[in-house]
Amino acid sequence: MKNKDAIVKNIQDKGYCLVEGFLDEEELSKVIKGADEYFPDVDGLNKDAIEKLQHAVPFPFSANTLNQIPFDKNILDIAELVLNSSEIRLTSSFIQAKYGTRYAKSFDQPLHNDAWNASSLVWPNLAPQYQRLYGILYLTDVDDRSAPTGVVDKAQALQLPLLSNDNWARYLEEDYPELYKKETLIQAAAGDLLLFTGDLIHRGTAFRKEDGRRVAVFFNFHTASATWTGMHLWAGYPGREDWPSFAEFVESLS
Ligand SMILES: O=C(O)CCC(=O)C(=O)O
Repeated sequence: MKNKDAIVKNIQDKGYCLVEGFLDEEELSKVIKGADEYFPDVDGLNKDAIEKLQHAVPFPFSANTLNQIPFDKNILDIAELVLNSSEIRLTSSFIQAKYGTRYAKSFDQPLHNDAWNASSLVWPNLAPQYQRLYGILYLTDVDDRSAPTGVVDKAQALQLPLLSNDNWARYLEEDYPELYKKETLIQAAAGDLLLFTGDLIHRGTAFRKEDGRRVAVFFNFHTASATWTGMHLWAGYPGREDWPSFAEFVESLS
């Protein structure tokens, strides 16, 4: 594994780092065997069977090779350094798959940050101990047509507000065309690990090939001092249509 200090520096400078070869071939084959139980390869599956597999499966998993991933010593060391705390908590972890267009639809997300979306219902504090560290461990090869994660830079470096004018933490292509030109699609080999903080502008993209799948293990950490954020991924932004007066509610609290 690449030098941990270099990984931490990349995350601090750019908001993310791709750790190549995080799992070696032997580890990868054990982990993928565990993930296959939830998201099997397309061979022998029909469209209906794959449609039923669209939902993410939350931690804990049946195979301990999978459960072990977020507790990897190297990952925890990096989390301690990035979040500047030795009191690291696993917020959540899940496995998710995207399948070929022959079987299922997948979508391009808009570029967004997770400092709001997943991490906080109130204005996110970007001090290291209140950030979250996110990980996506790819278990299958990812090229530019098999749902690469798109990344740009930290919101501050791009001088972007964490909350856009319409109360969302997303940046639509029609409003921010230049941002999309700066996007890098992360092409990764099975076993590579993407680490990033909540202030990274990024997105999931669609699986554009007819066949195949992208399987990945997701996890994220917060610190014990971020008591309000524990054990939950918020499923939305202040601007969500079905939370019409939520922003007013938060503003009314002391
Ligand atoms: O699936 C990915 O590559 C990234 C997903 C993502 O950004 C999200 O769900 O917020």
